[in-house]
Amino acid sequence: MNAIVGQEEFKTPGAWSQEGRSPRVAVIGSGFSGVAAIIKLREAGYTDIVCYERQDRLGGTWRDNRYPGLSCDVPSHWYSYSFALNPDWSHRFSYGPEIAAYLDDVAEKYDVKRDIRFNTGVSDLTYLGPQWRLTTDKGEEEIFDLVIAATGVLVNPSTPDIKGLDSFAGEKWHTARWRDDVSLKGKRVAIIGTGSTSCQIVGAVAQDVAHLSVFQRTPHWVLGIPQIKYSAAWKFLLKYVPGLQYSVRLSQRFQTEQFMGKATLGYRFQQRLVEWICRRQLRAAVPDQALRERLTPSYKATCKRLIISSTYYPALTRDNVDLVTEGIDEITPKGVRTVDGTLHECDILLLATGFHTTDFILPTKVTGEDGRDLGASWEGAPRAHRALTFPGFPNFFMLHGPTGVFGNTSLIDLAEYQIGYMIACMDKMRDDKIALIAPKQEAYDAYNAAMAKDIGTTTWATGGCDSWYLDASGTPNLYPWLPSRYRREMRKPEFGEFRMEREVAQTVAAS
Ligand code: N01
Repeated sequence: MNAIVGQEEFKTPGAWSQEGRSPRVAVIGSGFSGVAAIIKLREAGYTDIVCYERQDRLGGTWRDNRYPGLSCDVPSHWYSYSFALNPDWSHRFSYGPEIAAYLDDVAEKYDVKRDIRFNTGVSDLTYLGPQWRLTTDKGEEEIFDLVIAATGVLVNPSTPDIKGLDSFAGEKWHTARWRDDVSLKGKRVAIIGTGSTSCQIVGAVAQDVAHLSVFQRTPHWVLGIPQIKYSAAWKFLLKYVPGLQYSVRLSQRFQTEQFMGKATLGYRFQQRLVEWICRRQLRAAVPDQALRERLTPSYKATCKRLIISSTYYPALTRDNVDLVTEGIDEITPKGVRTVDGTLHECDILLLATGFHTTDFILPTKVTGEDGRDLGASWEGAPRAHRALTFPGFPNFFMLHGPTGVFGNTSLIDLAEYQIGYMIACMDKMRDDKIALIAPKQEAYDAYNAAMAKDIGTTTWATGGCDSWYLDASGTPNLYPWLPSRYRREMRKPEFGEFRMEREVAQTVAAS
């Protein structure tokens, strides 16, 4: 079959489901979601897979983030694969290197790397009908029957637009691009931002640096759930008592969702309880009333993502640590000048300023039916059907796509549900000889209208804060209902919501 894109002509095969062959599947990204997709696709019999990874190693978030104190604020037994439970987690909240090593071990066990092309990014995806043409950043082109974007959520670091940033004479870097070659020991360090990343770094480095200036634009609510080191006896029990690991996983999920999950969703009791605990912990940890006032948010707890840290407040009470709440005026070669004219001199400047949060697969250009451009159609406010598919973009799935279940939750757990849903769609294609599957525009519209109505009742929308959850439309880009509902949605696709066609036009208009 021939497909014409612009002036070029490509030979594309027919629909895999009709030719009785295995589909060629492109997986983009080899973080937790991408690795799980490879494993589960193979298990389901779909073995013709190429995974594109722009870096030289797998690992996603846990490869890119290597800052001191890095840990996961979702409990370990839940923040892992259900098919690779790990009795040996050393702590309740795993540290970054242990999570990265776990992912490497799983990838090794399942021989995942044989399907990964490292150092190969994807710059362009164009739907030819019923296949996709994938173009790598090296200019190579390949045809795939299905594309799975496992490109992550918080990937592209956001550098603040602060006057004079480039004039700084010392070393500076974004926390997601940690410099292992520069030690903070004995240095005067400044860190801009007080989100989850900054709080972990501050708690970890305060005792090693000569001085630490923490630049806070807005105070965040911080919940101090203590770290626990698991004993050898506990690990032994987990290993040998049948069902215990899975029960612990489910109980961690249940507790988190009933408490922090519901607190974000308009459940007043949980929201107030979280806020009350945060206030009490702040009072106990920070005796200085003036400092405490500067750390107390004026918006509701869980409006921004709740920070889980038991080391941040204690670090701020140290003599060598200053919380700076004056606004930043400019960066000079010597340090950070605040609007009151004070120059906060430093040797190292850390940017803990978050990520471009609505990029998802961007900057990869994705062109669907009739030349539709996925990124352009979003206009900074991306939407999807059930956080996974898009009308006009057939045979394309995005794990943890727009309006997904984010926040204090296990994205690994949820990715497994999404992969199950996606494989059910592929099975349907195979069994019914379907060439094209994409959500119907009306199903997508109805789903997003229901979301838009209910998102307004969540604390993300009503809590009185600005946060990275809000997209360009000012709406929280999140799933407004309980995660248990999302898991139910993912158990079995409602095929009535999909356009499923056996005959597909192969010619795509040039965009
Ligand atoms: O980024 P953030 P993060 N001038 O966007 C400030 C996940 N995560 O990397 O609050 C001055 O939360 C900004 O100020 P404000 C987790 O989902 C998970 O910390 O907007 N300040 C804020 O304080 C988390 O939510 C773990 O007023 C500026 C900070 O920078 C997400 O990643 C660990 C500024 C950015 O905070 C992102 O967290 C770490 C400017 N121009 C992260 N621009 C786990 O444990 C921005 N800021 C799993």
